[in-house]
Amino acid sequence: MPERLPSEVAAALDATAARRRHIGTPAYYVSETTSTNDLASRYAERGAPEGTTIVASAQTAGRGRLGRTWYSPPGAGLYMSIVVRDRRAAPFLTLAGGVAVAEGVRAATGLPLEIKWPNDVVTPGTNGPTRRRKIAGVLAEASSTAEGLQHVILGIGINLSPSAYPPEIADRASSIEAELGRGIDGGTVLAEVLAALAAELTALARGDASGLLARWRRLAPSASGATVECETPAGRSSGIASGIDDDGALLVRIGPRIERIISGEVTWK
Ligand code: BT5
Repeated sequence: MPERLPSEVAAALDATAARRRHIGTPAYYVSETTSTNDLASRYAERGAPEGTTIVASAQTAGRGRLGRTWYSPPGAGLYMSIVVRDRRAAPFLTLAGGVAVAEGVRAATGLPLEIKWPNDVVTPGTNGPTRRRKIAGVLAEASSTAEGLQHVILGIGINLSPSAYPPEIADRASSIEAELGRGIDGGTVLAEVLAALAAELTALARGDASGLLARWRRLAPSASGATVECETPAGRSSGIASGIDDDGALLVRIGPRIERIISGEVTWK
């Protein structure tokens, strides 16, 4: 059962109501759930309109892509899922989520972040000793029937405050507060991310992805020039990331060829 929105979250949502349009209206809050994507999907199946947003303070079964776990300890992060129904926006939701997180976090806190294809939001930096650390992740899950796409649940997890991460991610994860060295208001982060997402969805609903692609490219310098390893029809190969095409696929130069990577595993060197 949804609970009352914490008052600072309600205030931040009110303050951004005009910019958010229908995104985050209604917003439901639960202190703990298995996965906000599951909860949002249940709401969507019962007819919840586009923009319906579920926010939790903790998840007991938060997930990433390919069956991976999203570590979601209580009170240390924002775990949210948004119902999207627009079919034109659907193919671009992972990119739109990444841009909305990077821009919303910057607007709310001043922290600059970068995007790592396809769905990681990370601290800026180079590899090696100042390796990029993951602050947020985006998971878009589509539901279709014989009549076509019904809805997409756009799940976003953002680390707000430091936490004892499991050893396998301890040196690869960070939080907004750890990077800034001060406290921040999670309600403002939520509201600004939703406002940035609303702007992207409005343009996508008009069939215009050009602004989103330009913003994504500017926020993802590693997508052009970094050495990567990826799965190709000929097996696993090493190449040079050469940007994304207008459908959001990663282009990788492997010797004389350009491979188009749509999904799957890319290892950044
Ligand atoms: C993602 O997957 O990055 C998408 C994460 C989406 C989480 C949100 S929270 C709200 C909604 N409800 C859900 O159940 N999910 C969404 P992927 O690219 O597969 O990355 C997963 C990997 O990130 C893991 O295997 C770890 O290596 C790392 N990881 C896990 N938890 C992390 C955390 N809290 N911070 C940084 N890295 C983490």
